[in-house]
Amino acid sequence: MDGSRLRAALAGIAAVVLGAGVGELIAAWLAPSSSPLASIGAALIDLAPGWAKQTAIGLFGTADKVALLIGIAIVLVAVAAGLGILESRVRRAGALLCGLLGVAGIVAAATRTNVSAMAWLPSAVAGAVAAFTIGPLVQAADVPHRSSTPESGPPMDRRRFFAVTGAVALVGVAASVGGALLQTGARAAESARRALRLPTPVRTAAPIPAGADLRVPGLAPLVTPAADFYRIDTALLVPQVDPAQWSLRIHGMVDHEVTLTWNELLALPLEASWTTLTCVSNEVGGDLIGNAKWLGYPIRNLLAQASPHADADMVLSTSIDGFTASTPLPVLTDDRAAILAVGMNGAPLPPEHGFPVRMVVPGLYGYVSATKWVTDLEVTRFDRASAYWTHEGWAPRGPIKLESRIDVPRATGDVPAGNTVIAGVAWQQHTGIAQVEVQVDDAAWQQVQLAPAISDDTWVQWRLPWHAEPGDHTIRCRATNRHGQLQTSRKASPVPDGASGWHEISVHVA
Ligand SMILES: Nc1nc2c(c(=O)[nH]1)N[C@H]1C(S)=C(S)[C@@H](COP(=O)(O)O)O[C@H]1N2
Ligand SMILES: [Mo]
Repeated sequence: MDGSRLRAALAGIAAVVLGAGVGELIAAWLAPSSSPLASIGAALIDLAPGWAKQTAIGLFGTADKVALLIGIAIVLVAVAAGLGILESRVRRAGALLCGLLGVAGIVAAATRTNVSAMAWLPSAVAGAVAAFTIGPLVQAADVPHRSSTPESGPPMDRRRFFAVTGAVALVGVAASVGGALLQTGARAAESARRALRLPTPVRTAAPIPAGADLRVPGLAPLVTPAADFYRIDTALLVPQVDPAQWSLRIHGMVDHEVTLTWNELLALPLEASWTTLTCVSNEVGGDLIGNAKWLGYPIRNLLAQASPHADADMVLSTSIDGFTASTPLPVLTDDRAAILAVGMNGAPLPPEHGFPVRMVVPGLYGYVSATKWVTDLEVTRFDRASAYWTHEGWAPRGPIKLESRIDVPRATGDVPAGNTVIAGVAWQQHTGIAQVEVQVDDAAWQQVQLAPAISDDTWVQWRLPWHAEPGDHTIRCRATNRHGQLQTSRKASPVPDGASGWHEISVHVA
């Protein structure tokens, strides 16, 4: 690239970085969900075909959102460079396209769920700032315009050009950073969360039986700390919900509509319970599973107040960001601990796990039950309504499949020969695990030592002493549930209703 084109590209980048930065700063102050970058990203997530979302979850796991934001930023910088070059050839063309980028941001922000009335503003300002900056900067880039006239003045010298362009870009970056700082700072949701003291439960969770946590190094701990708990959702920015503004509406096929405020919820007799959550996207051997102690109020009691019609069979729960889940009505009215949760492992829900209120339902995959930032329960029918992932080809109902996983030894790295241990977890929430067996190479299946479970709603740990002989070995495991059913060996991928098959690892014993 020759020098003048490079400078024009840099001028374009600086103008767009300035515009985007100012837009992010205004959004942070106004409403984080109106961020131009995040709204475009969120629109892309919703527009993306199901397989693309699935690949993103598979590739990046919980980091898929960061990857998307970085991707958008990279594309934006490339586009901005192009706009600079364009502006240097056809005056005002780059500026015009900067304006169009702003319009794209406005459309993306305005089509989000729960948009604030001013959601258009950050993108509008971002587009305008970039549009008005790109012309003068490109001109200063010492690039002769086709339409340049003697009146446009002497070109700046190069050192000054680089200084001015660098300063403009720096202001843009500073504005973005300022916006990010503003967002994590003193915001209503965060300060409310920090000040929150959860009520003590009227019913405590089942005690953890002695020996339930085998404490084998490398084995997933029985209770997953919130910081290590897997996170799956479609929210690019974690919704910031001020509990004072939160309310839940129960409506649809009911005799009485019920609304519940935050203070009303906290005043109810809350119960603690252990439930292991699992994602339907979890591959055999995967780690999209975690176990926590939840504090909340049984949804069954609220539904009893609303009095569902006899022909209703589903509750469509909706999150503040528009995500929906379809849960069979009977699952929410039987005696299991299906709750509106406010606490996780003794603390308020972390923002990314649904603060202030989420659903937790033992026995169902998260996509049909575990709605975070929940604000609405509509009693309806499976033949009248369908939920977010059902539109993408996933099953409308999602009971958790019987599965088991080997955590130790790790499939990577060598295992020292001699006496060691094979250990893992097994789960089928709300059914429970009766036995786990392990097979090494072609030897007979052996019963493991099964640790006592906290309850049928949680996973259970297991271990098996193993005398590791040098060489290559294949280790596989399979569970039997408390109904006497053996885990199927049939391999299925997560779509449409969860993976199945035996977990198998290859290890090298040195
Ligand atoms: N609002 C909202 N809630 C949601 C989702 C979502 O995308 N948005 N994803 C669901 C899915 S697919 C799963 S597996 C669980 C994961 O809960 P966690 O992130 O707290 O582990 O949340 C569920 N609740
Ligand atoms: Mo999930």
